[in-house]
Amino acid sequence: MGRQIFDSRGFPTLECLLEMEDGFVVQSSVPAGASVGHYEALELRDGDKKVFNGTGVLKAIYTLETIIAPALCQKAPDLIAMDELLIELDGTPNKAYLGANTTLAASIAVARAQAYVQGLYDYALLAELFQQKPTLPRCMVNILNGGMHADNGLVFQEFMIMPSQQVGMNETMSIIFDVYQTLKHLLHDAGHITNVGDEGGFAPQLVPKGLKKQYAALDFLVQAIERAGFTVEDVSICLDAAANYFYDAKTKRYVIEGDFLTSADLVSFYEELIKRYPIFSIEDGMSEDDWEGWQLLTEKLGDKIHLIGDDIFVTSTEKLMRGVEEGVANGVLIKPNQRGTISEAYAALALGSNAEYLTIASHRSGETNDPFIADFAVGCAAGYLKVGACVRGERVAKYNRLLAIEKTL
Ligand code: 2PG
Ligand code: MG
Repeated sequence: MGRQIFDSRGFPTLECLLEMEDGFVVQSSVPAGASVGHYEALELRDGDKKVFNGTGVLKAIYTLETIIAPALCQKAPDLIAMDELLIELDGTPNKAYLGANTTLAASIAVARAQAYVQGLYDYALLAELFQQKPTLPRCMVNILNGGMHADNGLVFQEFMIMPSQQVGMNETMSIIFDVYQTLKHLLHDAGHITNVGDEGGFAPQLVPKGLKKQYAALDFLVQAIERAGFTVEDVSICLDAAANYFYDAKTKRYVIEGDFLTSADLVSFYEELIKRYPIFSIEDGMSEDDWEGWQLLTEKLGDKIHLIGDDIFVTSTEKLMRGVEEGVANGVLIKPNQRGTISEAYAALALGSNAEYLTIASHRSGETNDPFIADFAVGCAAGYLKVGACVRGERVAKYNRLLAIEKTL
C-alpha cells in the first residue's frame, strides 16, 4: 500500500507499506533531488498544478497499488528477481511509465521484506545478494551549502569535510561535530547568519563576488578545521560544484556571478583551488553535457584529486561505461533514485569499482527519515557516503543508522 508523506523540504513523496504473512509491516520511503540531472530516471508526480503545485504522488500510489503490488505480492520476496520484474513492467529506459520514485519505494520494501524473512539486517541482505563484504563507508559531510540548496548566491553547491584517515563512526562524528560547531562560531563572529540550507550546512551570504566567493567559503572551512584543533592533513575538503547549474549550454560558458568561463578556464580555477586548499575531491566539476570539458578536467587533474561524476553519469551503467572509455572522471556518485531500483544502482556501483573509480553512495537534498542509503552503502561496500550535515533529523537518521550498523559488524 502507498501513502503520501512529506520530505525534508515539505514536498510530497511516496511511502510504501508491505504487509508480511505474519502481519509485520515493512516500510520504505523515497527522497528527491533539487539539482536533478536531465538524464535521471523520471519521477511519477500528479502534475495537477492546483494541488501541491503538481508534485503530489497520488498517481504513484495508484501505480504502486494497482500495477506493482499485484505483480509482487503473495510471493516470497526476492530482490534481484523482483527488481527485474519492475524493470520489465516499466518497459522504458527511464522509468517513464511507473516512475522511479514508485519503483524504488517498491524495491526497498522488497529488500526489507527479504531481509526480514531471512533474519538479516538490510545491509547484510544486500551484502549477501551482491557478494560483498559489508564495509563502513567514509563520510563526506556537507557543512556549507550553496547552489540549489541555499539562497545565498554561493555558486558551488556543497562544501564537505571528511576525516583524512579511515576512523570509526564515533570518531568521525566527534571530528565533524568539532569542525561544524567551530564553523558556526566563526561565521557568527564574522557577522554572518548561521541558518542552515537544505542539507544542514550553513548558508552564509558571503561578500566577495564571483569566483572569489568560493575562496571565502573555503577560507572559512580551513579556519574551522584549524581552530577546532586539527590540521589540513587530518581533515580534507570535498566539493560538489554541481556545474550544471551555472553552465550556459548556448554559449558553452560557465557563468559565475559575472565571470564567464570556458571549460579550460574552469579547469584552471580548479587547479588554483587544489593548490591552495586540501581538496580531496570535486564532484560535477563540469556540466552533464560538457563531455569534452570533463575529459580536459580529468586529463589535467585526474592524477591529483578525485573527480566524481554525478549528473554526468546519473547512476547509469551505459553512461558510466562511456565515461570509463573516454577518460571522464575517476569517481562515481551512486543515487538509487536516479535509476529506480536497488539492483540497477548496485550495477553502476560495481561497474565503477571494477574500473577503479571511487564509489560514493549518496542521499538526495530532499530526504525522508528512511536511513536506507546507509544500509545500501555498507552492504554494497561503497567506499564513501554523503548524507549531508550532522544536523537535521533526516540527515542525522543516516549517521545514527551507521552508528548502529557499526556495532553489528
Ligand atoms: C547532489 C545531490 C545530493 P540533489 O547533487 O549530489 O547532495 O543534490 O539531491 O539536490 O541532486
Ligand atoms: Mg551532486
